[in-house]
Amino acid sequence: MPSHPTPRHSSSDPVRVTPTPVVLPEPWADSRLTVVVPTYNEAGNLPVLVSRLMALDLPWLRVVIVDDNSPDGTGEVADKLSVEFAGRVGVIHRTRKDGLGRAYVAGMTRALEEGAEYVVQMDADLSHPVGYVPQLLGTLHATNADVVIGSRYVPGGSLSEQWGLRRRLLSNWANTYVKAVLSMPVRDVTAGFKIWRASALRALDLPGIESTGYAFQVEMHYRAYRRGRKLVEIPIHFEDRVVGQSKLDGAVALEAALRPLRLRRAERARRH
Ligand SMILES: Nc1nc2c(ncn2[C@@H]2O[C@H](COP(=O)(O)OP(=O)(O)O)[C@@H](O)[C@H]2O)c(=O)[nH]1
Ligand SMILES: [Mg+2]
Repeated sequence: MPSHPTPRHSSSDPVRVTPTPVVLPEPWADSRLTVVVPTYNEAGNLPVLVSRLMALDLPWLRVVIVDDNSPDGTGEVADKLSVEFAGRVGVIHRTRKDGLGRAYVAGMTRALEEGAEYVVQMDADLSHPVGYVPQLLGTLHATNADVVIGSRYVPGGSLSEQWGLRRRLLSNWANTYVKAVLSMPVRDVTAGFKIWRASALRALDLPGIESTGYAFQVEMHYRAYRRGRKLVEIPIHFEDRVVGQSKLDGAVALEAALRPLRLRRAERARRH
């Protein structure tokens, strides 16, 4: 009788696909890479994320955490991590919740000031599997892209089974809507897991970014595309967040709905 492997998950467990990190050839593995992580109430997730990042075979990888005075104490957790991984983990403390977009602008600006050649954006909630980071970096080098996007909507990409119908429809609708308004050749326009070449980030004029919330992701893709930058997508499996709640609220959704129209208008005005 052939023996059957024991299933690793019971049907009630969420299936987690954490890819084994690819091993990069040496000059690529030695890239000066900074991962920027915005946090608001992520105390349960942040230590797991940071220790997984530190375990990657990327000796120059640094982390910049941008915390908005989270009531659950994420800021103190971040400070402890910056002591534990001294020289590799830095923290920016902001006084109040001021949106994902502004947090990223602050973190990316710090990363560039500190000499990063490549900047990764990712959520703290473990929805973006750390195992893809070397693959994003390798793809950037191999394709000479300016930004490589971890995409849920290219062949091979997928979404956590845990995502309910409402979130799937919202994400799908947002993607279709943004693409209709801005006609960008990007499949996952709202993606938040990606790597940028520092020179491309500098050329995007970070202080001029207008989006405060999630529309930030769309604005960044659009700016890169309009400036003739090379965007590449690779498939990822997107996990559901492990602990805590999503910060997607009505105000953020409204900005995400209106911002593409404003971006299009501004771009047309720039051209005339
Ligand atoms: N610093 C900061 N981080 C934020 C803010 N809003 C969301 N985040 C973080 O941005 C990431 C994405 O937010 P999340 O709630 O996971 O969004 P979702 O993945 O769309 O549900 C997470 O790491 C959040 O903690 C904010 O206003 N300030
Ligand atoms: Mg998330």
